[in-house]
Amino acid sequence: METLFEKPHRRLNLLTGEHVLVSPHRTKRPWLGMVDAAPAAGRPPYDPGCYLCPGNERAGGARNPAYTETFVFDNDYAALLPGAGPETFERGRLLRAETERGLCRVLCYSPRHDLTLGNMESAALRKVVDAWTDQYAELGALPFIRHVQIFENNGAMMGASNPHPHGQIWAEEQIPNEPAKETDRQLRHWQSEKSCLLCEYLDVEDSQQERIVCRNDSFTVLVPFWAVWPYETMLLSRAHRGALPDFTEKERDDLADILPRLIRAYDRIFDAPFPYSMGFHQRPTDGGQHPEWHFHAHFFPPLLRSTTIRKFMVGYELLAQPQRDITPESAAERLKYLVK
Ligand code: H2U
Ligand code: ZN
Repeated sequence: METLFEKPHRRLNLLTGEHVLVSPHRTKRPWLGMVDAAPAAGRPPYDPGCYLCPGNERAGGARNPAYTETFVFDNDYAALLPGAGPETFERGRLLRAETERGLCRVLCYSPRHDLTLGNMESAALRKVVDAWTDQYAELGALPFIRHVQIFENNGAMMGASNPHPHGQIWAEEQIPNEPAKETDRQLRHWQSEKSCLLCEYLDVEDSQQERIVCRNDSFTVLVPFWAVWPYETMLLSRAHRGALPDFTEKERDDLADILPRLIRAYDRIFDAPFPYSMGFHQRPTDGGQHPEWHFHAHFFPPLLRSTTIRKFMVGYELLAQPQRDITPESAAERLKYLVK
């Protein structure tokens, strides 16, 4: 197998059914491309110009309360709206569109402008886990909401508009593309094998050890066999759970324990805040039981070789399929070493 992994090869993504092209020999090529500015270090605990800090005014004119833990508000520029009446558009059999109702919220993790998920105290982080759980439960219980996407863009490179620690929640009427593919693949496995796809995958990774980054009693972080982004990781619950409200108190504590360990390992790769987009994938809230669903998070960081050399999804990737240079195994090796 070693020789296959040293040559160009393609790997199957179990969760989507799509392929990724792995070209391990390409890391030696010279780089004359774009150089991003290194992130600025040192932020004050309160920034009077920040629209997420306690007591400050937001762009829409609303004022944040003097919050002391987490704070959730409806996004002032929501991409989805709850009230739009159902309308459909059809021209022949080819052109189709329909109203998509939903809600978008912003979750501030902390009143402190200078913190991140990587350096918040565990008690405060546990409050964030509780807020994610409450939001999933509350929004998912709305009769027209079939999917709740909790996510975070971290760092300007990933499109975060503000360094204040925060994430977003978009809840909507239809299951979006990626969770729909994952639902389909997990359901098919559940029906044909009478077992959970990701429970089985975890067993394989546990026995091989090669791609495991870190773990605690309740969660495992690994570089998935089919990772696309250079240091992409997946966090999986060790028990078969479908969504945040299924977790025990101990599991919530363990989630608050493992998240900062992973993020700090990322920050050590280049000794600087490591940009990423992350989010949880959970059971749809469409009224079905979804026993096939296994809770997990994806971390997609764009950086490849230094704070200035990043991965772009261009050319072949836009037109054909994703491609990566370093192997998932070598990325896991490096991350494992950096987890403290
Ligand atoms: P990002 O950093 O991931 O862009 O998230 C910040 C969100 O905050 C963004 O979706 C919203 C933006 O619409 N926002 C407000 O709701 N109110 C504001 O005053 C500014 C930004
Ligand atoms: Zn702030």
